[in-house]
Amino acid sequence: MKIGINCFPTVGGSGIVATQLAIELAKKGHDIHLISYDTPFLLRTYRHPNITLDLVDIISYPLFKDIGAPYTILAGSKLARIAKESDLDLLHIHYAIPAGVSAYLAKQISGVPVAITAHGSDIHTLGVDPAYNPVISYVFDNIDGLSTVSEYMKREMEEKFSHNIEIEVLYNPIDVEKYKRIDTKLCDFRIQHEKNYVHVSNFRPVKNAPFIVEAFAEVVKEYPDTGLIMVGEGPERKKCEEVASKLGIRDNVTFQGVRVSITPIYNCASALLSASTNESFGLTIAESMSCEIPVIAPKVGGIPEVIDHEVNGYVYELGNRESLVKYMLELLDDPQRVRQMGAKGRQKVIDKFEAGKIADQYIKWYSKVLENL
Ligand code: GMT
Repeated sequence: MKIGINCFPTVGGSGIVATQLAIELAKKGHDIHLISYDTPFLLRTYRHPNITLDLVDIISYPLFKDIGAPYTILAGSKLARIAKESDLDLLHIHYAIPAGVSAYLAKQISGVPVAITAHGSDIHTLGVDPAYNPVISYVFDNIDGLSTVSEYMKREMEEKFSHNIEIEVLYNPIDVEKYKRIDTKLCDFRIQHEKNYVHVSNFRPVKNAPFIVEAFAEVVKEYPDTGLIMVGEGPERKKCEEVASKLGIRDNVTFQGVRVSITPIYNCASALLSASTNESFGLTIAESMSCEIPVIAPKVGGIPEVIDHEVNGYVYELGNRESLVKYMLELLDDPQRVRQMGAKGRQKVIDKFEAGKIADQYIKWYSKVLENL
């Protein structure tokens, strides 16, 4: 097939999912046009002959200084042009806003069928907002395929959006060769503590990262030589530093910024910690499990579809710091339990989220969309 995949070029989230899918489809011999406004993060260190990268032309004008270049129009033109010039079978949009609208316009111009995968805040945060909902609902009613990344998201979409097509649930693809257990001697030289926890995110408020620092401070009272490794960058990273200093644990917390390879860092940890107030799937959760590191995360969104409580990790009531601390201590005190849960977590990822299997599911979905035109 010849598929146009549009995505954000971001270091995490839907951009990673779209690019990982593009790589898997390319490996299976499909012809992929990856369309974005910058080189997607994974393609900065990997290329495949079956993947063509097309960048949206950002043409601005002084009149737009307060609203920015109208990306929806610019992306719509690019998608329509590529659809025609490359004779695409399908346009597949990741994250419904704003490119879902661009793809709808491209479909009117070029006739190319359009499928959208909704990822998270495009639905549960932005899409439900009356400022976005009327247009996004209309787009969902007038395209050819609609999918999302968890049963939780499907329920949200069915409750809050009108749509006249079946919503497919396709979990996110995880590269189990990239995310696996390695000898922790290859771990990052800056990690000084014997035992560590890790948190990986974009530090947006939805990740609730300062809450993790507060819980970690409780653990340090009992185990002073424990580390918390925080990976990523974003609006609340500085607040995490401030909370760590205020609680007297700044020396126990290292901030690694954005990292290309986080497998060595996952492997240094006794657990990955999440405190998200919402999470449609949680890529770092599945990546950590693939590295045989258990995860402690809140029982929100799609997380209970990824973590099986007390089997390959723990889910706790959102905001319950005592419960988070209890599970953190359990894993710190019991390396055997870490290994047992870790092994079960990797098996779950191999069974349910392995990238090649997920790509095959997407190919079946594309075929179904094209058959039902
Ligand atoms: O970062 C993105 O591209 C989207 C971001 C978001 O805020 O919606 O992440 C979402 O998509 C990821 C890939 O499907 C999921 O793993 C994340 O759980 C989801 N984030 C949220 O729902 C908050």
